[in-house]
Amino acid sequence: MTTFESRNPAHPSSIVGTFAVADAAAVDDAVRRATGAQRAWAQVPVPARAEIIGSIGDVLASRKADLARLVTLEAGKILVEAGGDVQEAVDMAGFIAGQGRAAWGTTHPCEMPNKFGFTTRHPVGVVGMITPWNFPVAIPSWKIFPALLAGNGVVIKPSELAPACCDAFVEACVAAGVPADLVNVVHGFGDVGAAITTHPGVRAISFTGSVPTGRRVAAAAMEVGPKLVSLELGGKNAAIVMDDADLDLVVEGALFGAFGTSGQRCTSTSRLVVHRAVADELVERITARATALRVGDPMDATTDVGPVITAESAARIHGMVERAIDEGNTLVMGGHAVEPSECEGGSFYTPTLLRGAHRDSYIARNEVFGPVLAVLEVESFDDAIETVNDCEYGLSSAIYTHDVNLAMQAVHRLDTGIVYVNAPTIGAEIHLPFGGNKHTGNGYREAGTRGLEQFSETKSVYIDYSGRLQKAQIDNREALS
Ligand code: UN1
Repeated sequence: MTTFESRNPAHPSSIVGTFAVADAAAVDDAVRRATGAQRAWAQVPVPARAEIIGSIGDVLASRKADLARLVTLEAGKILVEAGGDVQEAVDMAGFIAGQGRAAWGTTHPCEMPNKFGFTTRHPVGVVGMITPWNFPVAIPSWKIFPALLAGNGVVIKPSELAPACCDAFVEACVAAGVPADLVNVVHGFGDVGAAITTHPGVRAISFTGSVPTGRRVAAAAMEVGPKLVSLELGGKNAAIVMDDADLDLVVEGALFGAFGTSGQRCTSTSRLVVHRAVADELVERITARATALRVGDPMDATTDVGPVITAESAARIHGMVERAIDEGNTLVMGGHAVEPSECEGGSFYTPTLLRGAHRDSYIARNEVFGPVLAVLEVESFDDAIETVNDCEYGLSSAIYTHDVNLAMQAVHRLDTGIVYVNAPTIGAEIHLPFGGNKHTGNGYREAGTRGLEQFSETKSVYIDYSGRLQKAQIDNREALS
């Protein structure tokens, strides 16, 4: 049996857990168990499924401190943000539990007399899920809870960088009453994801990760499908700062948006699109505050910025910063890896501010997934909107202004799935749809009421109680001669 270890990114010599790599037989077995359990689960009334999901929320809440510690240990998030990760799953459980007693479709009058139409949801069967390490509790909850509410079975492969978090999450589901075999975790690397994606018993794939992997997942699923495929991919999120913005608020938002979670959220702010009139002052103020951020052990309550996930990640981030400098950006602060004394061998990157990026430079167009913020200066509101939209991603954006007209125009014109006004690009709440435009996704949204769409088939039902054959589009029209 092949195994792999998950390690603490702040202390890489410390092993969080050892996991068996699932081979083809193990994936097969997981799909078979999910298929069997799903048949019975689909017979459970939706409100009863919802009650179990509500109980998962209670179990997660009661274990919040321990789960948050595990998130910190395995994913390197500072403790307070790890708590947020778990809380997001608790919130999701409450929301989805409520959905179990909400409308399950729509009703429609029909064009013929004594006939009525409605829609209802039907489970898709077994859903395959591939999830990232950066929200190792929240993201499985966004996928698993709606999938279960809709009556499905699940096979999930979490990132090999945060397997213990997923195991702990699924353990909480089982402790709350989710039937054994309904949710199956398989561990491993890309080939395990591929085995799930191409398995004939898996009808839908829900993937969160990078654009290149997402493309491969979708292509493989279609090759053996068609299957339902929902993709949540990268972001290159920008916050616009107009010349009337409250700069105190911008500084707070930029620090949290860009350097929170060490910049490793798909919603992290990585471009600050600033009106030229306030650029000097803003850069100075962000630098003053960011220099004071404490980079260190995420378990320590005084730490602001924890590690990045791996040494490879730190090297990749550094490569992007070097390239940005080569392309004419000014390095205002940071720009190097650090190793805090208490975290031997850990991979940390200092909060980094670059200035002078032009729209075509690599740093302005590509996701960093690290604590790096590029400042782009603009002359006007139109210039700002065009700059933000001139990018292949479309997840999250923000505008800081007091001008309500500009704020609303930005809401309409920014080509992203999420827009914030006077708030950073991170921090979405689970009862609103989450997802993005352009290469960020393929049209689905997670969370909110739309979160159920990727996990259910819509069934349109017509009831004819006239007792005779009625021909729509024909009987109620004049005969053609
Ligand atoms: C992610 O980074 O993949 O909006 C999810 C946010 C969080 C979710 C981020 N609620 O920042």
